Amino acid sequence: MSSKTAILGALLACHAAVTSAHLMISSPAVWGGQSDALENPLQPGNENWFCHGQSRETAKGQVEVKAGGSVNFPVLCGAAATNPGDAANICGSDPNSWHNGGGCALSIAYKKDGVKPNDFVMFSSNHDCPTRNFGSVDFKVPANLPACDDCVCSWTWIPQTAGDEMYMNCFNCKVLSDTNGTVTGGTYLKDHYFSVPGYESKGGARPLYKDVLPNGELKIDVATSPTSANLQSNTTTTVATVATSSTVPVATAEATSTPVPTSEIKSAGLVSFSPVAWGLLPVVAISSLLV
Ligand SMILES: *[C@@H]1O[C@H](CO)[C@@H](O)[C@H](O)[C@H]1NC(C)=O
Ligand SMILES: *[C@@H]1O[C@H](CO)[C@@H](O)[C@H](O)[C@H]1NC(C)=O
Ligand SMILES: [Cu+2]
Repeated sequence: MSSKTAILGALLACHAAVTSAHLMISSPAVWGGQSDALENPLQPGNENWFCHGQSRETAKGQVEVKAGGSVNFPVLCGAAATNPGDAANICGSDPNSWHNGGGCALSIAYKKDGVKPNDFVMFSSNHDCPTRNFGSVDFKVPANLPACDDCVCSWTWIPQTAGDEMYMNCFNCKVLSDTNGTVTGGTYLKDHYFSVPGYESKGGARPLYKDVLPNGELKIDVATSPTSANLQSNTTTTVATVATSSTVPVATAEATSTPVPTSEIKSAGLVSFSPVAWGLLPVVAISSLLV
């Protein structure tokens, strides 16, 4: 047996014991579109690591995520990528691709561009995902998930039976919510990558979500934006202390003792007035509300 044959044999034996195909989510809003190329597990170091090596430009539209509601995704084999309605038939010929289920999760990064592995906070987990019939899976959404016009979400799956592998597809998402604010805590995806060098997975040798996360919506901590009424009463007193500053961005904080008009407060996002001494110049710190 040549060494090449030996390697091939080992690969086949390993793979045959597991599956001959894998799974993905199907939606035009997924980075990479409805393409069967998205079914492969993450392979750190390869081009498919992180959001499957895809970019937002390859996606069409957005998935609407309703806070307090739920979002559905067909989780199916690559061969059914463009035909999710027929996934039961198409993927049924390859039942091993299901990997005996496992668990899936959805995460969100509150930014549109330059998203990084550490940006994702998990907001929903489903312990019975994928389903045996390769159908749609329901993900519950926390009621306090902050609104976002243009965010990046991801679906991840750690299979019950497989090699050391996990799956990740990213998609464009929009959150419809009564909550405006910033996520300050929760369950971060960076702690739930599996078999990705540089990321320690918590929860044992195969950290299935059912063993480490509740089923359904996940708790997230949110710093809600101050209402304009609060800002108004605060700015009346604090703006006066920076009245002489010349470094203040004029558009967002006029050096004046009158309250900042509500419209300007909104456009400035979360405005915190801190009379920090920097030399003799007081400065106004402005942190942007939503990215
Ligand atoms: C959230 O922000 C949007 C846009 O700035 C605004 O229209 C809406 O009233 C805000 N909602 C709440 C509950 O503050
Ligand atoms: C702003 O006003 C609110 C409500 O009056 C108050 O709770 C809060 O402490 C104030 N913040 C600052 C920085 O003064
Ligand atoms: Cu697989």
